[in-house]
Amino acid sequence: MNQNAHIIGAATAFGQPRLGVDLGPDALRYAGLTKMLKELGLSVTDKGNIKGNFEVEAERHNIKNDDNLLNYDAVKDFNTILAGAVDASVSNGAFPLILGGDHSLAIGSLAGISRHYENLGVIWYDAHGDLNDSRTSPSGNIHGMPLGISCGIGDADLVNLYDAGPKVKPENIVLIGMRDLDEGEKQYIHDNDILTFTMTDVKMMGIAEVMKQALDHLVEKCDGLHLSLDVDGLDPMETPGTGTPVDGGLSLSETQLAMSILNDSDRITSMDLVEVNPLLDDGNKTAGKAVEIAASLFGKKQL
Ligand code: 6HN
Ligand code: MN
Ligand code: MN
Ligand code: MN
Repeated sequence: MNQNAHIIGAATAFGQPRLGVDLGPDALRYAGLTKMLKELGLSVTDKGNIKGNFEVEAERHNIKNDDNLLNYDAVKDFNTILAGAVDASVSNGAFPLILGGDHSLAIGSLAGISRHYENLGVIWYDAHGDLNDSRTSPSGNIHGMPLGISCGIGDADLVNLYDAGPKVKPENIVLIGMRDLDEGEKQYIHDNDILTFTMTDVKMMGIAEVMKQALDHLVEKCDGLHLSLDVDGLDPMETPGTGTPVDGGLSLSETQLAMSILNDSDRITSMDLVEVNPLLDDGNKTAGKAVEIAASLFGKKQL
């Protein structure tokens, strides 16, 4: 894997209603992310945080547009800036490690990354598919929409953010850990034949087999592989500090195994590590687990 990492803090909470997830990037830093990566031998540059001005954020927070989209203008502005930062890191030969922040940041991270690849593969490790649009969304929260937007569904300005058109093809996506899909998302997955591993699949097959099949699906046709890891993919007993927890999730040890299989593949070119909310956490437990997850992805071994 690319040993030159750029940490990009995406300090946004605009994609959902709860404040505190914008503090996720700093919670990950306090949990020792940079030190851990350096101990693994990586060269690490921390590019600091991209953030909405807090005054503006508090004022703009929780306003819906006519399409029922929460904080629409703020999400659009934030992701345009984020896409530029991520694009610059890839252009400079770095591995962008984007710290969230709520998952709406993947609109910008995928926009910045995808211009560098013809067929960007995406592994979406999450309890949720994040494939809604304003019609199928039960909430209007844009953090439930970034993968759909990146595939070209939903609001035109968000779909065309940074570069015109979709950033990802459904056949280049694998969903892992799914257990809370809305009806419209299920329909989209079905219609587009997206390779999906629910929690039931994970428990039936084991996470090692799931990761093997995920990689088999992507490695030959994809020229880059992005991992978007939402900490709510794990069970809330492991990662309680997150805004939309769902019981029955992956354990830390399963996730470490998944990450070490990805490390062995030597194919991952970028990562989002998202939805850490220290204000909902038990101490800084969730950020600590997230740092362990990143450690396994970057090659930390148990022996
Ligand atoms: N996340 N499907 C629900 C919604 O409101 O659209 C939950 C989304 C959770 C978002 O995982 O980043
Ligand atoms: Mn492209
Ligand atoms: Mn989620
Ligand atoms: Mn998510």
